[in-house]
Amino acid sequence: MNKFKYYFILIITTFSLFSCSKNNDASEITPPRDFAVQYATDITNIEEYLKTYYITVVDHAGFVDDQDVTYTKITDAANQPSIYSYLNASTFPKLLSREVKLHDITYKVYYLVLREGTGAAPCNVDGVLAAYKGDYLEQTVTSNVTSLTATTFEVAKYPQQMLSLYSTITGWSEIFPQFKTGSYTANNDGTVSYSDFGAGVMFIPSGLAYYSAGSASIPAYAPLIFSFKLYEINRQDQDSDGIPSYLEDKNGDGYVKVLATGVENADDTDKDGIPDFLDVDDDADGYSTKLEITAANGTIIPFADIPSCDGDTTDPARLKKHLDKSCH
Ligand SMILES: [Ca+2]
Ligand SMILES: [Ca+2]
Ligand SMILES: [Ca+2]
Ligand SMILES: [Ca+2]
Repeated sequence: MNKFKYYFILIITTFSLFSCSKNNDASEITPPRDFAVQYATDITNIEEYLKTYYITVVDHAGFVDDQDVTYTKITDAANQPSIYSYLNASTFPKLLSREVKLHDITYKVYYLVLREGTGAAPCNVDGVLAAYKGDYLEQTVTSNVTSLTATTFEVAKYPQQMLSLYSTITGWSEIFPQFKTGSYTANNDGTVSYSDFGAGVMFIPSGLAYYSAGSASIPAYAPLIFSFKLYEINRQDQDSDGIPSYLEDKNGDGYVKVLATGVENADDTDKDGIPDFLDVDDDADGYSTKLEITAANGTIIPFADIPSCDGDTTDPARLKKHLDKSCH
C-alpha cells in the first residue's frame, strides 16, 4: 500500500504551471461545461483560425528574433497561404495533428512544425527551457458582427527557467516531445545564443489548457495558441529511483503516463497500474528499484545492465543474489 500512498503524493503535486486562477465567490460558481460540447466549439474555432490566417516567420539565425511568428488575417488569398494549407506538407512549415485521449473524448491538437531541431527531444515529463508567445482565441462581437480574434497574453523572449512538462498544461506536455533542442554558444557578454532549435506553433483546445478556470488574463474556455522555440531540456526523475523518467519509457514513444484503470500501459513493467516512472519498485519484487541498481560499492548500476538473476523476478532473494553474485 505504500506504493499507492507515494503515487498520490506525486499526483497531487501536478498543478497547472500558471496556477494563479481566478478567485471566484462561491455564489458565482457554475458547473463546468461538458467537455465534449466545449471541444466541438473549440475545434471549430481553431480550424476557422487555421483557414483564415497566415503566418510570417522571421529567419534570422543566431539572433533572438529567429523563428518569431506573426499571425495575420488573410486579405489576399492568392498570395497569403493559410496556416491550414500546410497540412501534412512534405516540406516545412508542416501542419500536423496529434490525438489526445482525455475526459472521455479524443482531442485533436494541431501543431505547426517550422523546424524539428537537431538535438534531443524531451519526454512528456521532462523540463524545458523555451521562448514562447501565448495567445488566446475568442469570438468577439462588434456591431453585430462576430469575428474570431487572437489576443496575446504572455511573451517569454528570454526564458531563464526550466518549466516541467509534468506540471504545465496538458497541451504543452503533448506537443513539446515532438520537437528537439538545437545548439547554443555562450557569448562574451554573458548571454547565450541558440541556433537550430526546434520551433513551432501549437493550437490547444481549452480542455487541454485552463478550461473553465481560465488563468490571469485568459478567459474561461479559451483555446490557446503558443508559438515556441525549444532551447534546452532537463531530464527529470519523478520517482527518484535513479533512473530518469525518459529511460522508464519502455516503448520509446516519448510519453509516460498514468492511464485509466484497465487500460494496457506499455510503460508499466509489473502491470499494477502505476507506470514505471512513478513506481518505486518497477518489477514488484519487494525491493525498490533504487536499491536494486545500487551496487555494493555504492555506485548506481545502469538499469539496462541489471542482471535478471536466473530470470526469476519473484525470487525474494534476488537482490541479495544479485549483489553477492551467487546467481551468476
Ligand atoms: Ca525514475
Ligand atoms: Ca511510452
Ligand atoms: Ca508498476
Ligand atoms: Ca524491484
